[in-house]
Amino acid sequence: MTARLVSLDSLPPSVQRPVYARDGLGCGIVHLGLGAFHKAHQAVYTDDAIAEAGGDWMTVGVSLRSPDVADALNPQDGLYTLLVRGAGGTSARVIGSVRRVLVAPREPEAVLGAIAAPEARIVSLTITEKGYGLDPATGGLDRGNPAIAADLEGSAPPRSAVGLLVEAMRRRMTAGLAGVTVLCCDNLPGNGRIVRRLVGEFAAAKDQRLADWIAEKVRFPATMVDRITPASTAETLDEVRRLTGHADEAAVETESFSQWIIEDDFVAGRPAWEAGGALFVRDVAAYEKMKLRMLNGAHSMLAYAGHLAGHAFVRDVMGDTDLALLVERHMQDAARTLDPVPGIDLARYASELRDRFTNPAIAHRTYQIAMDGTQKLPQRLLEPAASALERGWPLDAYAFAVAAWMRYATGRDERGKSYALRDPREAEIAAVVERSGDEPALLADGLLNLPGLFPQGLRLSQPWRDKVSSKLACMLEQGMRAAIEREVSL
Ligand code: CS2
Repeated sequence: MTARLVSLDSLPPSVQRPVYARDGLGCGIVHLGLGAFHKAHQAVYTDDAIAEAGGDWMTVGVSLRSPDVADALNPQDGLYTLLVRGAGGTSARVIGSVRRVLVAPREPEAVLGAIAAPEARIVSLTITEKGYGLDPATGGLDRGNPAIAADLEGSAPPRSAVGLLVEAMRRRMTAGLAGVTVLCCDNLPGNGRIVRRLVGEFAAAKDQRLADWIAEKVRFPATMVDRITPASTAETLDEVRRLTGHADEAAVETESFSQWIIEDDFVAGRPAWEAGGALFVRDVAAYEKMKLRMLNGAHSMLAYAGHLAGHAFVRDVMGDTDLALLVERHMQDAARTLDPVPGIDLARYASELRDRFTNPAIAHRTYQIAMDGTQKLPQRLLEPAASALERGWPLDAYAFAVAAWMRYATGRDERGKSYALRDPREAEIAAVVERSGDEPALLADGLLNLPGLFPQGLRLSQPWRDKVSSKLACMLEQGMRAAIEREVSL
């Protein structure tokens, strides 16, 4: 039997590993949502930062739901292997910046204690778009969100991320401790501003003095994060075993590209993340918009259209000449809606994205990207569509992507096989699908009218509605392949 990864001893020399003594270092970071993306991204920058500049910047991770990550990582002393799959082959690296992982539902007091500990200086988050309790219609707190509603009620320990943060801040205030920096690393536009508002509204609903304390002592810099990280599979674990000689239940795989752009606004210091290549800027908005509209927008489009056209992986979509053309069109149209991005040539950015999507070593599932559509569409597709509409620019790329989402939302593929939508609004969507009885215009109307999802400009535009509904009709009546061909011939 292969021995489990429990220490850095006996790793083959080809495996890069932490070059610093982990034991004495304090935990300056608490990370909420310690999943594959954090392990392939921020944790690597922190590993580089500690290696280069030292500091008490180890991370205590928190899982907000499942114990799986904790149960895999804690017996390994927080160590895990990162497989980096680049053009030149695959390499393995052991990351040492995670100290341990707590499971919020199992040990909420330990989580609150970690955030309220004097040594905590940064609380970072990757909890996915739906984890915040954001009401897209107002940009504020969704008080109807079950976890938020329960936490505002306040009878038990908080279970939402925002509830945990606010309660931990209350404890810091009461103990006379300093504030922290809250660092949102999710794909939301103006992510720092969003979290500041949600935390502020939640705190004000509890105690205005606490809200004032947070406003004064806590910072919320925005960030743009980027690294394509497919879910780990049995194949990931097998390859790790081959390359390191160890069994590692916590291993993750990723591409070689990595980008992190951060507003340099930290209240109590930060790791030297530039050691790993992070870029510190005054304003990340332009970078964020570029990434959300070009990378993530194209991703969502190709996930819905690709899944229905029978492509399980992004790389297969890129091997489909027609779909690859639509990816190209999407990126070009999205680029047109952007202001200049400092230091970036958008045509070159698009061509790098194509290479990354095509990477044959990365098995990124279209089904993985397709989840949580209602949480992703606004910033990826609907905002650029609304801005194209205002300027009189072509709408086809967005209308096609949105129609593909609607087709996907029916929950069954072209062979009649059903799949789970995996969207927090799936009950509402299912009701619309049911009512529409497969009538494309009814389905399009029902989904366009979902409360708070589509911006008003789009909802009120007849040309937009007509385009979406005719593309959807083609997908439903003639199939995704015919719809793709029709689109390419436009
Ligand atoms: C993807 C992203 O799953 C998705 O929705 O579009 O996770 C994407 O892979 C990352 O943002 C890349 O940085």
